Amino acid sequence: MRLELNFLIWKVVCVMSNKKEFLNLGKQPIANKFLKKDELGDEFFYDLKVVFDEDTKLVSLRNFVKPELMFNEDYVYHTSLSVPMVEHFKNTSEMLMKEFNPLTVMEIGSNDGAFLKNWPNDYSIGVEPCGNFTNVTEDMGYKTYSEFWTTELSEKIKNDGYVDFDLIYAANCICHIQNLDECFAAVKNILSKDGVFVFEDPSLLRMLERGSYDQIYDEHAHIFSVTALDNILMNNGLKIFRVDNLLVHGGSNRIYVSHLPSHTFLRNRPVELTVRENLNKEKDFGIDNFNTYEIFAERIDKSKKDLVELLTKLKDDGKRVVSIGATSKSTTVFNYCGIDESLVECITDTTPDKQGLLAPGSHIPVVDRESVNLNDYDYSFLGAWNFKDVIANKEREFIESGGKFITHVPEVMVFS
Ligand code: JHZ
Repeated sequence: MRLELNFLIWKVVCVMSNKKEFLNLGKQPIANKFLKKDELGDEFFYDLKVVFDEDTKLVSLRNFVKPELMFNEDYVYHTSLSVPMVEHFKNTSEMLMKEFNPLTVMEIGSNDGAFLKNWPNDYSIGVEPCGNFTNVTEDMGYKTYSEFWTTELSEKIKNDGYVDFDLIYAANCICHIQNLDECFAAVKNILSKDGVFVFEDPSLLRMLERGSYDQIYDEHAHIFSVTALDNILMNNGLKIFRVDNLLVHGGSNRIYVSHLPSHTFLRNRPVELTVRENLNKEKDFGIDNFNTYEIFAERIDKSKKDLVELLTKLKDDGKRVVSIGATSKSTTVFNYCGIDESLVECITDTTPDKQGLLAPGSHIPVVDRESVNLNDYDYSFLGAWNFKDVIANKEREFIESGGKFITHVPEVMVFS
């Protein structure tokens, strides 16, 4: 009853707030719902529209998709299958251990344990609503709550006898949570007095600079600026004390948060220079100004026209195009631009759970990289443009044989 009332109040607040729409990416499917042939008739679509909140400066989807439709036991993104991300989480863990030496650790959105596995399992737990991953981390010895992150869950964890956590970590997860006030209240409820909450998500500034509109899809309920996070965290009794700019996922920010100091707290972590630097950088770019988003929308419209024109010309010239990486991002691109099998013949992906299926919405077949001779194709579209260097290095033979890459970031271009 209390939860329903909270949800109702939150909905009313959302409707009343000052949100202005700037981008419409059309009808989109669930970005990571790859399909079997017999599922084609039942596909779910929603309107992917993006709004800017004049009050908090937060960029969010106009229509949120029901979390259970995206995050369930069929979730296909396995962090551990990405060698660069496994390395990233190992390095991140070492850094956090050295810097904060936490006794107790909780990860929100623990996926298949790529971060958790670097921590002793007696004192570290996971929270993961996708049932397929909960079993994996439980088998690794980490207590894992198979639920969405809410204040109710934070209470349940406390009632199970866990003390407050010294480190709460989340990667590519907090931007998936639709009700941020609820999310941060839950964090505050279970963060120890001197504890740190560290989370990383794609950076809005980098998205705007690069024109990488494909960071926008159902799972990304918000694309975070430091500016918006600073406002929202502050409203929830939390403060940012450090920001790291990361290269992962096409440019992300790692945000370090502590309790807002009050007389009950022993330690007031000084706010470091990186916070002011990032706020200034964003202000200079115009991240708090609606006009910036209107300009971005015009750029995206041009990107669509350029990509469709290029692929259509290649088809007319009898050239063959494959795509590398069946990413959430490429779901947005292919559906926004209306690209199907007639323009891109297939998508290669290293994830076994995606292979043999059809890409969401576009229904382009996803195949194992090993089953394809790339030299049969003239062009490769980089669905995983964030791994451009890794892919270019792996596929040297394709380039040496005259193949070319296509990317749409920062603008539509062909390169080799
Ligand atoms: P990648 C995911 O988005 C989903 P996606 C998630 N919702 C999120 O928030 C973001 O990450 C941050 C394949 N690949 O990491 C593997 C190759 O085939 O860009 C992956 O399926 N060959 C959690 O899906 C995909 O590409 C290769 O050589 O946009 C990469 O997906 C390489 C390097 C990757 O995330």
